[in-house]
Amino acid sequence: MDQLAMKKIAAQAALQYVKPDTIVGVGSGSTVNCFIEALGSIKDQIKGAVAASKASEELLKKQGIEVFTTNDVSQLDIYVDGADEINSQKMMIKGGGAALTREKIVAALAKKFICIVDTSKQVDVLGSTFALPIEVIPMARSQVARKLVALGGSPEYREGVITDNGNVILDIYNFEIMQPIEMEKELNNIAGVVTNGIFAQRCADIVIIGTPDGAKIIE
Ligand code: ABF
Repeated sequence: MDQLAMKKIAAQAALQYVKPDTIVGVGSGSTVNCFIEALGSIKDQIKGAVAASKASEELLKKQGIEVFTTNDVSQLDIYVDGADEINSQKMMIKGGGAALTREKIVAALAKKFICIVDTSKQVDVLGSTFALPIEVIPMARSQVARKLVALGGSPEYREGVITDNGNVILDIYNFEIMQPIEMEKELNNIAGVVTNGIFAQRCADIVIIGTPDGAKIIE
C-alpha cells in the first residue's frame, strides 16, 4: 500500500473525534489535506475550523467550511495535524512544511491533539530520520546557526522559504534528541528563535496511524 493511501486511512479515522457544532483545529501538510477533504463530507455538522496555515485555510474554504481566526476562539475541542516524526511517548518533530509556529499556537488552544500519520513517521529517537526545523527571525539567522552548531547540530538555511509569519527556517541535521522536553525549552531560549519543531511539552493525546491493515489508534 502506498503512503498516500495510509494517510487517507488515518485522516478518515480522525473524523470519529469531531464533535457536532464545534470549531475544529486543523494543521497542515499532505495528511491534513486528506483530513480536510474528509471533513468536507461532514461540513454541515460542524461550525467551522481554525487553520494553522494559509494553504490549509484555502483548502477549507474550497470545501465550503467556514474559517475562524485563533482570536475568534477561546478553546478548541480538538486539533488534528500530521507530523514528520513521532516517538512512543507521542512527542513529535513537526515543521517540514514550515508552518510550525502557527501549528504550535493552534495546538495550544485545543483540549485534544490528534496526530494523524502513516507508518513511516514512527521513530525511537526524534531527529534520527528528519532534520529539526527552527523558525528564526531573519536578522538572527547566522547567530542562531552558530548556537546550533555549539549544541552539536548541523544547521542548514532552507533556501527560498519564507514562513507565513515572514521568517526563515533553519533545519538542524545530525541532531538526535534524547531529552525532547529539555531541548525544546533550550532551543526556544536562543534569542531570535521564534519556535522550534519539537512538540514535546505539548505532545499528542491521540495518535492515529494509517496502516495497510487499517487505522491503528493509540490513546
Ligand atoms: C505538518 O505537515 C507539519 O508539521 C509536518 O511537517 C507535515 C507532515 O507532513 P505530511 O502530512 O505531508 O506527511 O503536520
